[in-house]
Amino acid sequence: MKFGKLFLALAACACLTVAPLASATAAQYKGEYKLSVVPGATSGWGKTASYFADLVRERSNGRINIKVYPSSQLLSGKQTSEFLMLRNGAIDFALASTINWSPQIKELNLTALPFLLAVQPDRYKAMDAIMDGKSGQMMVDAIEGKGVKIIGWAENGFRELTTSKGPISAPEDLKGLKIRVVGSPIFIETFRELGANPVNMNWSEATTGFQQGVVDGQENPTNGINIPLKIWDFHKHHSDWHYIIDPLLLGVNPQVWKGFSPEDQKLLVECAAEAEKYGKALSRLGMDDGASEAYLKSIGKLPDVTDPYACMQENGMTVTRLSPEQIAAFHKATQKVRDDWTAKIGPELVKAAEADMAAARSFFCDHPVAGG
Ligand code: X2X
Repeated sequence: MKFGKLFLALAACACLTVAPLASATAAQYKGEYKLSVVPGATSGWGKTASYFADLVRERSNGRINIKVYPSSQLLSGKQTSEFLMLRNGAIDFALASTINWSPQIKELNLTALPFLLAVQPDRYKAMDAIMDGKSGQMMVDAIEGKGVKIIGWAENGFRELTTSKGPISAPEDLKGLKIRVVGSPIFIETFRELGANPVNMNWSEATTGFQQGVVDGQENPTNGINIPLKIWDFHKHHSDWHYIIDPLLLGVNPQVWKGFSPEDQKLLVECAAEAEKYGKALSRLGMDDGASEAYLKSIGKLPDVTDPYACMQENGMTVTRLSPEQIAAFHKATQKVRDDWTAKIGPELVKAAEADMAAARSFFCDHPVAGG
């Protein structure tokens, strides 16, 4: 009895000393971390964000609870304000396109230089070479220098053209067409240079704009955005011109990042690497040598649509897959935009990207163009 009481008293003391420490540690973790995504939950991008959040929740045994907010909900629809909101802590995480952060970080316009990657012999290898190379690191450094921590990459995809008037296979075909673009200056300049009439519109308003015929066309990735959106309800013509790509970046508010234990930071980086594999495979499915399909099958996540070109045709679209010569004509017509923007972005970064892509080319020069 005596020993029992003594034990209870000691246990109570131990609780008093340990309890404040334990609650101090737990208090650093929020009940919910908000992750921003610009397009909808069923986009490739939205699915990649959910995949990441689910992996983190599972592997941390619920300790880190990330909730995905798709459809620009946290941004009141204004996609180019995402970077500033993430930096000031209104948002904890974002799976973000380089395009939406490029108004604040000029280096992120690199992958929006028109036809820079489209003329590479293997455009996906070229993108991977940038992400894994010196130029990718320079982009990450530029973002981190402005106050947001980057823990991984993913991919929205190469942006292809869809129009209600068409088909489009040469720069002349674009003359006078109203094309919806993101509110980032390089887009306006590229489409003006091609003789089109670019209209700046947030994604949150774009579908209504397509429905009402306010514009004649738009540009977005096939697997990631156009198919989930059923773009054929608005546009009957698809042109595969690969004119730019938007890689995605997984960013974290630096204060939030510092709040995680080193073990949990490691866990988050590992989950981000898996989300990158999943997101890239979704973006490239049916457009590469079959590796994306095999990977998605291996993790039990193969989507219903595995042949995007057949899907668009079955839904009544004309599908124009531009030849290397046709792409070269667009490349030539946009030389001025590349020159002007190389000066704005920084010639060292563009040179580093060219060197990264050239190094990858020397490994893959015996292979034909991926996906045509
Ligand atoms: O607005 C777009 O076109 C979108 C959804 O692709 C981006 O956020 C860059």
